[in-house]
Amino acid sequence: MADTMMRPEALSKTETACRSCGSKALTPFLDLGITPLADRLVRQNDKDTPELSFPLVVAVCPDCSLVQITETVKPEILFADAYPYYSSFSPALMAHSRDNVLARLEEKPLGGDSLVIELASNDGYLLRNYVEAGVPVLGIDPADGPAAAAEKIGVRTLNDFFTLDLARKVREEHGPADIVHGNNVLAHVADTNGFVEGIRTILKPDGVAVIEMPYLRPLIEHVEFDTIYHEHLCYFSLTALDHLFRRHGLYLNRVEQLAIHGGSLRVFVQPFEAVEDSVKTMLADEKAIGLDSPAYFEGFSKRVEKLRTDLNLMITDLHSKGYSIAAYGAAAKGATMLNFCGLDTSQIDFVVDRNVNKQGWLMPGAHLPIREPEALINEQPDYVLMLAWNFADEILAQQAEYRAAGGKFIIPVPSPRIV
Ligand code: JHZ
Repeated sequence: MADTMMRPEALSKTETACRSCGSKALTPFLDLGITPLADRLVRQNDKDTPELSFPLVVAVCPDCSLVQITETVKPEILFADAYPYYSSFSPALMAHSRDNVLARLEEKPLGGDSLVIELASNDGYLLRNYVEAGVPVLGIDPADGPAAAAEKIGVRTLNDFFTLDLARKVREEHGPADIVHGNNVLAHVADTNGFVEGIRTILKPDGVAVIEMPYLRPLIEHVEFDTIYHEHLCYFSLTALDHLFRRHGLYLNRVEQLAIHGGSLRVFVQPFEAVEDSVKTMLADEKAIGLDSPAYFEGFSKRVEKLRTDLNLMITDLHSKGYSIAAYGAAAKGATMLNFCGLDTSQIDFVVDRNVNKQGWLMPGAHLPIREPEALINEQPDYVLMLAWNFADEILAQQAEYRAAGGKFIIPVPSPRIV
């Protein structure tokens, strides 16, 4: 393993108060150790340089139910510099986003005078669909590469972090929005309340914010602990979201459950209260299973430990029998999985990923070299650890040739199994 024991104080801060309600009674329930940043890939030439690494401790707030990590790494380090995540590399995500836009266009008449804003618009993967329909858009994203890619395909993009200050400027310069999208971004923001107030600032009185985020319930129930890393500061239940948005005069009026990213929520947020049954029912369900209280999280750490032990036994056993092992998906969650389980190049030869911006680099901490997916056919490893298990169906179908030649996949969550 690489030397990862570096944590310059100026680059991160340990929180003692809840990111949403400010309570000082945070209750930690999982410690994933000191880990490198999950999306900070390593250059071959830098493999002997210690990586920036920070504590990864998860806590729940007993007052507003928000689950959160206690360390805040500076966003400039996490996102702006060579951020490798490009949404458009997943056909499933592209289809999901297109369906989202088509559904919104059916619900709300939008035209050349309308405005749709997306927070964390990445490479324009979602807004391009509005552009196609002739609806003016504004993307906001701090990552240089993806923002430039968005501009290239005609998605007007502000290359910046979305903050309350920026929200005020955007409102002045572009006017309020009919629809605000924010997918997988709320959990990434350190100033949770400022971000939500920013949404309120740029939304028309009859506008709607359509926000997606991974859902806490499947994370816990399916032991998706690898979706925990420094980029994800919060892990939302509907209960915690309800407290957060109401504080800013915004209401969760509708909710949908989605399969994407291991189980997500899509909430429809408006500046007036018209709460539908979908929300009332889910809030009641969360109360019934106790998701709003710290006791619910007590056994989680043990289940994560068991997954680590089981996966290690499986990989060690296969390796000791002489089988070759590779991995699929240089995902951020893959970094958490590999580093927490102590898996590295001593057992796993390489990882493949379709994102050409990741190929040629090394995974953080574990240092698996990232190669093109064709390497599975060319080298035919005996087993492939599915790090991007959230896209398992898509990837298994795509890898029919490798599987037909005898190749097998190891799916690590909720408990390791071979397919
Ligand atoms: P994927 C990302 O997490 C990043 P990650 C981010 N932090 C976030 O919030 C969550 O998503 C929600 C590759 N791939 O998307 C692409 C193939 O190679 O699960 C990705 O590198 N072939 C913003 O990084 C990786 O796998 C394929 O066919 O954990 C998947 O990463 C497919 C489908 C994907 O997210």
